Amino acid sequence: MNIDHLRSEFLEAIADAGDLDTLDQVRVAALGKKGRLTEQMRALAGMDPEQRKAAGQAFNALKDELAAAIESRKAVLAAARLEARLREERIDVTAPARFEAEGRIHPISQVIDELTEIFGDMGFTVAEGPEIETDFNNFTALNIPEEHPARQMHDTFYFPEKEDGSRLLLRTHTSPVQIRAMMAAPPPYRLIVPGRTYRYDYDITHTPMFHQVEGLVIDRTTHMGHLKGCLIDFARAFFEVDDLPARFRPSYFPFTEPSAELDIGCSREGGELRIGAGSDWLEILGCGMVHPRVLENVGVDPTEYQGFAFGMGIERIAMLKYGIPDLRTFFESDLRWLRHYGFAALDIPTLARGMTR
Ligand code: 2NM
Repeated sequence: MNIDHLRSEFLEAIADAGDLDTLDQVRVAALGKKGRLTEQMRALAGMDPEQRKAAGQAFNALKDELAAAIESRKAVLAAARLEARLREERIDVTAPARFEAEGRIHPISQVIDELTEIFGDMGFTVAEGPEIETDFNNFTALNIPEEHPARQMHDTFYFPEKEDGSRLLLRTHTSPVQIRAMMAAPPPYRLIVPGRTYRYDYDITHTPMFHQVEGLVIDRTTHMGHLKGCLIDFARAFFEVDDLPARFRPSYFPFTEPSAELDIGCSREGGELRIGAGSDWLEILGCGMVHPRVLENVGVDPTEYQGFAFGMGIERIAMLKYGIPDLRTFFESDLRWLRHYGFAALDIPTLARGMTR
């Protein structure tokens, strides 16, 4: 094998290698364990000493030359590869920001967050519970008698009867969560329960699934004054009107005594509802002092503990606060509606936000 021939063949292959992988293949073919040059050098073993010395020097020189040629070609190819990458991945920092599709917070979620914050500031925690409930938790414990209309088929979604004659149901209010909370731990309690509730009802002001938030405060000396102060403060914080007029009207619930409804001041001039002004009243929630029989039913001694509870419809107060006219639209999942009535996910002013909207 002619050494000059080997030399020109490999120098050419090195110069021709267009990328680092090809170059490495050339290196292996020449200088690798089974490379051509390595093979030739191994063949020196069979030569006589004089010849071997001269040929050995020549092969060693060629080996060094090829290694050096590979190294310098490698540097060129690596630099070219870096150049290409920099060109390809260049970022034009002066380009305008791209519009990113952004999700919206549904008004129901927004209002639950607002309620959580307002009551959270007053020391309430949030409790949750199952939507499928027992008759005891949903009705019996709450002092709702067997013949009460709310128990009848047309108001409640029941599951098929079990073998023992009992039947589960979809909770008709979130009160069973308060019942669970009271049975799970001793007083005091100060909690709110937002969540889904179900009633067999469908017209312009009712959907079979809707949301409620209920609250419960039980301690040794909690009284009607606390109920009034707490709920008036809530209404003023929620509707963002500091001097919002409020009145309590007597009412009836089986689970509270006395019971009341809270009205807030409003005007309805020209068919437009304005909260906080005018001479009209608008009902926003029901409330009362928890009935001693309810406390007894959950094992809380009503001679030691007392307190209040309240409940309201989340869709209703969301409609009032945000001027949403039609209840059914809440659950139609119409993206145009959500873009209009929904809320920004991150209410943080940023430079990018200022530039993109
Ligand atoms: C309301 C009105 C008044 C209420 C009572 C209870 C419980 F479990 F403590 F007895 N939870 N929620 C209650 C009281 C709910 O909704 C209009």
